[in-house]
Amino acid sequence: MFSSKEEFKKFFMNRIADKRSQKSLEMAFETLWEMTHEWIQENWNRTNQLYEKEPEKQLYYFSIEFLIGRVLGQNLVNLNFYDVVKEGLDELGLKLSEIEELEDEPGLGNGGLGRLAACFMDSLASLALPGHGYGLRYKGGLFTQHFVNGNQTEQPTKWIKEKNNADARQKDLAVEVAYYGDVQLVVGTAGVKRTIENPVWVKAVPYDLPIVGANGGTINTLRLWQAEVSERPFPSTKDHTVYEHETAKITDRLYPDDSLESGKILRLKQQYLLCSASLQDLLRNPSFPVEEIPENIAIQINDTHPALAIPELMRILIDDHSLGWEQAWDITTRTISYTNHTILTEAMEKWDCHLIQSLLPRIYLIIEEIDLRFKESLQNQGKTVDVLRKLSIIEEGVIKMAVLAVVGSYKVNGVAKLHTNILKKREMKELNEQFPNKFHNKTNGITHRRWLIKANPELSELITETIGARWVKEPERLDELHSFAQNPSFLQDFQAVKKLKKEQLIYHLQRDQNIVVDSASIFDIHIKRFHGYKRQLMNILHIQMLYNRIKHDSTYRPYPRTFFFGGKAAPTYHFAKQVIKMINTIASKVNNDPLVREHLHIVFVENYNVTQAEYLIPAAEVSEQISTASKEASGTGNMKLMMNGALTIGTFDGANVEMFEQVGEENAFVFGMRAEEIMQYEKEKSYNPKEIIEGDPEIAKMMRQLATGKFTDGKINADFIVEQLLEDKDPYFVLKDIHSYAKAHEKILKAYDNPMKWAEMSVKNMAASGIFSSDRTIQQYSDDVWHLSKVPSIH
Ligand code: Z15
Repeated sequence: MFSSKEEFKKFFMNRIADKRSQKSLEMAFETLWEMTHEWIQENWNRTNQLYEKEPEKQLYYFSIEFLIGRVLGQNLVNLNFYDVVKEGLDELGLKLSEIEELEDEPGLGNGGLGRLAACFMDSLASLALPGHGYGLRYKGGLFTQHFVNGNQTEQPTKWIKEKNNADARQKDLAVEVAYYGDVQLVVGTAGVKRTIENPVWVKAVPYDLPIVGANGGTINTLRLWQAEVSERPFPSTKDHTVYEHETAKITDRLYPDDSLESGKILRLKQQYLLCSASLQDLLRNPSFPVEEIPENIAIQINDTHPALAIPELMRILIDDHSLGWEQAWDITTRTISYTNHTILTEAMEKWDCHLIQSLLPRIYLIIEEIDLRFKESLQNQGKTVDVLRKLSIIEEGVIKMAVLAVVGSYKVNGVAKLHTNILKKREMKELNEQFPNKFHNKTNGITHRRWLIKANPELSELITETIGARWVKEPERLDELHSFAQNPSFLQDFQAVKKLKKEQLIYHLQRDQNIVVDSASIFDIHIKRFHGYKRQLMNILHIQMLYNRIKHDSTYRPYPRTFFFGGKAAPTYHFAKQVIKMINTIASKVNNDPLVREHLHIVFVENYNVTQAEYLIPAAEVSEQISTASKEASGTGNMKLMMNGALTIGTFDGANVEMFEQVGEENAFVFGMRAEEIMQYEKEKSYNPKEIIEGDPEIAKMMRQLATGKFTDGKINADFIVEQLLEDKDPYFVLKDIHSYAKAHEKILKAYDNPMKWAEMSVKNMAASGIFSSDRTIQQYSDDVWHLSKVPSIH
C-alpha cells in the first residue's frame, strides 16, 4: 500500500506497464480496478476471519434490490485514497473523473427502496457493524430510458461485462432451491417428516461484492444470487429444454416496477430464490445450535418482497432440523424483522394461493398453518369477525404478504414518523393493537459519504475548512455550520461552490444531451420515479400557469428558472408515461418561445439513475418534494438535496415533516394540504375537482388549453388529463393544491432576490441535515432491533 502520490504513481505505472505499454483510459480503469480490489481483498479477508474467530451476532439485510451505483470512485473515497489517486493520475496526464465514467452502474434497483438498501450497506460497514446484504444478481438492471418524440422508450441494460466484474463468483458455495414437486409424509424413526418429492431444482450461485466501510477498516459482504441449471435429477414428466429456458429467466432482469408486480410467477420465483438460497447459506455449517439462531443472526426483510423467508425458515427448522412447530415459530419470530415502505394499497403485495400452492407446495402448507394457528388464537381471544378478517393472512384465496410479515416478525417499522403513525393508526391498526410493542419508527437516512463527500467534494472541503473534519465521522456535527450561517465570507464561498456545481452539471448536459443551460437561472430540481402521487403533473401544470401569466401579463417578468425533471416510469404505467410525454411536449413549447424562454427553461434529463443523481443533486437550489400528503412513506432524495444546500418546496409528507422540524419552516417552502385533511377527503369521498375548475378561471383556461390540444399543438392526447382530473376525480389532489404550490413558488422568487439570505437559508439546511445520515438510522436499528456489537478495530 502507498501513502503518497509518488508511491501511487510508481505502483500504477508498474501495473499498467505489466499489461501493455499504452495508457488508454480503459487500461487505466482496469489497472485501478485491480489495484483497489487487491487493497480491499486484504481487509475483506481480515474482516471475515474476525467474524469466524469471534462469532458475534450478524445482521443480514434481505432485499430484492440493491441500487449501489458506481463503485470504483466510492471505494477509493472510503479507502481514503481518492485524493492521492486523483493527484497522482493528474500528474500522469489522466483524469480520474474520466476513468470513473467508464464504469457502468449496476442498476439493480428501481428507486428509493433499493437505494436505501445500498446506503444501509455503506453505513453498516462504516460503523464497523457486522451487517451484510443478500440479494439477486440480475443480468439486466433497470432499463435505460430514451426519449423518442417525447415518449419514454426502454432499452434493456446489461451491467455485467465479463471483464471488470465488480463481484466474484463463489461456485463452491452454490445451493439448490426446490420448486414445484409433491409434499410427502415420510414415517421414520424420529416420527413423521415432510419432504418434497420430484421437485424442479434450480442452482443458486452466489457472487460476492465487498462493501467497503469508511477508512477501509470493515469490509462486509453483499451476496447476490444467480439462477443456473441444476445437475440434480429432473422430473421425468417435464421438458428439460423448457426448464433450461425458464431457469435462465429467473435472474435475467429486475422487474421495472416498484409496486405492481405481484401476480407474476417469475417474480415469485425470484423472491423464493432469494429467501431459500440465503437461508440455506446461513444455516449451512452454523457455529451454533439452531436453537440459538436468534442470538446469532438477525434478518431484516426490506418490504414484503423477501417475506417468504418466514415460511422458508420454518420449513428448514421443521423439515431439515426436525424441530417442533412451536419451537420453530419461536425461533423464526425472534429472528426476522420487517420494514414497511408504503401504505398505497396497490403496492401491498398479495399472492394468489393457487400460484404459491403449485410453485411452492410445502411453503403454502406452512403459510396455511401459520394463518390457521393465528386465527385460532384470535378466536380464543373473542375477536369480532371484522377484526378477524383484517388480521387474516389468507383471505378470499389470496395471501396478504404484509400481514404474514407482521405476524412472523418481532419488530415492524415504518420509514418516517408520519408514515409509522399512519401505519399504526390506520393501515395496520388492528395488527398494532394485537402486537402493541412490535411497531416502531426508523426514519430513513442517506449516506453522506456518497451524497456529500463523493458527489460534492468541493462543498465537503469547504465544510472541513470551516468546522474541521469531525463531521465526516459524526455527521450530526454539520450543525456546527449554524454559527457560520451569517458569516459573509463563508456564504460567499458557499455560493462559489454552488455555482461551480451548477457549471459542472451544465458541462455534462451539454456533452451528453446537447442541452445548453443558463448558470444564472435558478436550478429547480424534481428527480424521482414517475408516479401519480409524486405529482410531476402538478409541477408541469404550474409551469403552464407561469407560461400563461408571462404571455398575458406584460408586467409579469419573473427571474429566470430552469426546471429540471428526471425519472423513469414503469413500462406499463400508462398515466406516468403520458406525464413524461406532456413534460417533453411543454418543454419544447416553452424552450422555443423567445419571450417565455427568457424566464422559463425545462430540462428533462434522460435516463435518471444514481450516477446522474450525483451530478444533479449538488447543483440544485430548489428541491421539489411535492407528493400528496400521506402518500410518500419517507423519501430520501429530499434528504440528499437538503444536505447539498437546496431549499425544499414541499408538502407535509414522509420525512419532509422531520426535515422542516429540523431546519425550521422559515427555511423551507411548505405548502398544501396535510395528511389528515387528505385522508378525511378520501374517507368521505367529498373532493370534487370539478368545483375547483368551475370556480377558477385560470385553472379552467388551462384545462381548456389541454383538452382542445391548443396548448400542446395537438402533440399530446389530453384524454388522460381529463380522465385523471375529472373522471377519476383527481385522486392525488393536484388541482386542490396547485394554488398553494404556486404561492410557495412566488415565495421562492422573493427569497432568491436576496442572494445572501438565500445562501444563509441553504447553509441552515446543510447544517440541519446531519441527522438524516443513514449512520444515525443504522445505529438506531442496531440499538433497538438487531443488537449488534462493533467489529474490533483492525488498525
Ligand atoms: C419503493 O422504492 C418505496 C416503497 C415501496 O413500497 C416500493 Cl415497492 C418501492 C419507497 C418509498 O416510496 C419512499 O417513500 C421511501 O423513501 C423508500 O421506499 C425507502 O424507504
